[in-house]
Amino acid sequence: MVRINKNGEVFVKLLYWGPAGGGKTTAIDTLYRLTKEQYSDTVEPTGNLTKIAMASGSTLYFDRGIFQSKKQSKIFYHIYTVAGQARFSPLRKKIFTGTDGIIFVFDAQRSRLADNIQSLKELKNVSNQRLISELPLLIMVNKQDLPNTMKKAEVEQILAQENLFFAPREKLHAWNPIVYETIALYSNAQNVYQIFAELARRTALYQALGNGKAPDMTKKPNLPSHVPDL
Ligand SMILES: Nc1nc2c(ncn2[C@@H]2O[C@H](COP(=O)(O)OP(=O)(O)O)[C@@H](O)[C@H]2O)c(=O)[nH]1
Ligand SMILES: [Mg+2]
Repeated sequence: MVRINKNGEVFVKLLYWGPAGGGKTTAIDTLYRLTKEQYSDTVEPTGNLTKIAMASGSTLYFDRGIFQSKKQSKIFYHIYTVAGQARFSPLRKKIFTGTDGIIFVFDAQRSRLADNIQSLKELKNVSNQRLISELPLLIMVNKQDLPNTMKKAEVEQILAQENLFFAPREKLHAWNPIVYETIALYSNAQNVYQIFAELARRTALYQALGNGKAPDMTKKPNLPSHVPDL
């Protein structure tokens, strides 16, 4: 849940989740570099990225970066990734605690389909079925620079099978996960910043309009005088 300290500083926790090797660490690395070098009017990183890695370079424990809003200097985003290997499941559960919004990093290589689905099922389980209804969810279908990758429409079908994609008549339809085809590598990054910005926006709306839940968009929302912005 969003935390506010006695100085009025707001802390939002966002989590990158997905199977090992899908590109979570790469995505926050790229986000860090993009916000430092290019998107200077929205958020900027404070301090360095904390990366705790094995000798192989894959994540041991987690990575964490802290980003501060430039328009509202009291808003901080704590961004975490998890270690994707199956054996780290208890650790992922711990890191998940207190999360306000999730980016699921789907590895678009077809050989990784079963791992993606297993990781998505674990996330549903860890979140106690609160995805979308209480925790905004967005999807990266990553590694689009490689040949013959999975695309948005196929991933939307998988989400529908997992009850994470709603038909127009359903209440949560407005909060369906946006599925982004992405490249996390800095050299030809695609959608990495946009997806973070959209998750920050949705998280703010869940807080400001929905009191921590998905706002009901079938009713005219009662707009508060002040909606937090990036
Ligand atoms: N071709 C390609 N490789 C990527 C992309 N994103 C990440 N990788 C590579 O995939 C491997 C695993 O990435 P990493 O970020 O460590 O995955 P994590 O386990 O999800 O944190 C690394 O070798 C990355 O360079 C991408 O968009 N395209
Ligand atoms: Mg990693």
